[in-house]
Amino acid sequence: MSLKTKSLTNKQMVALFRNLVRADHYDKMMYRRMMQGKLIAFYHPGEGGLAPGIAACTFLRNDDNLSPHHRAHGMGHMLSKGVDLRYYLAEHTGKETGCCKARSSFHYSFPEQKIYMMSGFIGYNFAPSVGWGWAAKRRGKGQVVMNCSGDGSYGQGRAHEAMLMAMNWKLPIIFFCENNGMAIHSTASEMHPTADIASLAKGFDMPAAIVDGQDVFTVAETALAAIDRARNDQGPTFVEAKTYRFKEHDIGTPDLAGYTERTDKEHKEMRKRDPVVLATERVLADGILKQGAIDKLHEEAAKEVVEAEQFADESAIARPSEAELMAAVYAQ
Ligand SMILES: Cc1ncc(C[n+]2csc(CCOP(=O)(O)OP(=O)(O)O)c2C)c(N)n1
Ligand SMILES: [Mg+2]
Repeated sequence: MSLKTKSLTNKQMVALFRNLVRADHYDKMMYRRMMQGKLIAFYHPGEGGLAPGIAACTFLRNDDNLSPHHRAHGMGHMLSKGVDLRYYLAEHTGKETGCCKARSSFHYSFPEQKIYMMSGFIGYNFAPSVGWGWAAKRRGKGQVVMNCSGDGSYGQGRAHEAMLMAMNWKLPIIFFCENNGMAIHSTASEMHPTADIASLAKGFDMPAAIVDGQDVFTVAETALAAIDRARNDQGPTFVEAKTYRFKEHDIGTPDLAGYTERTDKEHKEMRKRDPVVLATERVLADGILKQGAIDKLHEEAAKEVVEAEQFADESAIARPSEAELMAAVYAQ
């Protein structure tokens, strides 16, 4: 079943472009800070693959559920949904002002924006999404669930169970797959029998679309259509955004595909389709923004990042007592 896409207004295009620029500045700062030894835990660089998350989340409502993809730790998704990333950075810097008081490293929650329990377990979000979707349907207020996952997580049985239940019960869930063709060192073609992950949706008769994940505007047109279906009680949609991972899986892990190092040639080819470059060309060509306005958006994004770093650096290190740590443990 194909999906009728929604066309974008100029205002929507500017909102998408601005979020893409912000996410790009954040991602580069995170890479630098990890190399400087200023972060706790891992960083999974987002460069090359930031556009899908922005397209999926810029037009969500605050009361919609979101489970962001782990790449770039979902920063693009979250800033698009209105999360103040100072608390995310403080969390990742081990500070008491962090969103979970630095108890989570990057497995955070932002309950006010309905972002819960970002987990280290790939595919964790499928079962809770069904629950959130069921609750949203019962409330009847048009809330949707944006479930963002990589190609790697669609090998999990729970992905298939969730799609089955969502379709059976017509739940307002968007299965948003960010397919960068890799899961650490395994290529998607090694792990999946079909070239398109979206073909899984056929088995459940779920409407599906495959989009160019490097083009933030094209992805947003499709994401909006999927969100619209969910809001209007028309059930789940599968969206596959074909994208790239320009850098290694996480900082410190060799940049391999299978046993083979990814070559300079491969990198050069991929980088021709940098989402920021493509979006910049488009807004200029369509007369949506002039170069001066684009430069200003970059300056604002750079300033936002500096302020977030200052906030994180100036905050107190989290040193919870044993009693405080135990108070956050739920066990029977
Ligand atoms: C259940 C589980 N198995 C394995 C891992 C280790 N792991 C972390 S990220 C990752 C790859 C995920 O690939 P994908 O979902 O395509 O996202 P990408 O990293 O490519 O953006 C794996 C296998 C994990 N975290 N959880
Ligand atoms: Mg992947």
